[in-house]
Amino acid sequence: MGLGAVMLLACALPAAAQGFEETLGDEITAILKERPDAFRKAAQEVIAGYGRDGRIDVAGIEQMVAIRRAALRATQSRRLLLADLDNDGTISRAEVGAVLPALSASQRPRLLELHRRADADGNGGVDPLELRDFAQDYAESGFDEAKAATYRRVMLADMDGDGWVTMDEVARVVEASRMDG
Ligand SMILES: [Ca+2]
Ligand SMILES: [Ca+2]
Repeated sequence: MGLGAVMLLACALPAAAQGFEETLGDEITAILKERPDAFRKAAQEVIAGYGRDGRIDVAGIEQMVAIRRAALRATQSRRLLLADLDNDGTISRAEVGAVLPALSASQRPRLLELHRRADADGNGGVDPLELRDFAQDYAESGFDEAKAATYRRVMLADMDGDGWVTMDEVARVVEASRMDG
């Protein structure tokens, strides 16, 4: 190993750490300093679950947000649709009344409460639009903007700027932040 290589190695670590803040910006630097493991976990989840070829892009993250919210909407809608006995898309008070005896003592007040809250105009029936809005509210509180932002921030690890983030890039920024801190 020549003298040049040794000097290069000696300089490599501080130089990389110094460049790190400049390259990444304040937002990700702060996140990585406070919660590097949470950042890595979010990246892992989004890449493994919703990525392609071990990487994720903006569209993939938005897809994930949409999929997770759709699942929550479906869960909430189902709770009321179980009482749409005539399958006309509206859950009437009479239908809820007919279903109640088949439910357990703890499920009964839950269905009544859901039906009351979903019936936005208070006319006694939960129509398809009311059901859709009710399910959407549930999805947006269960997977809210703050949670979505956690996953969207994974894109901040796109070190080479090609629009994709790999776990390798995530590992590199997490490591760089450790050296920096
Ligand atoms: Ca009905
Ligand atoms: Ca209504």
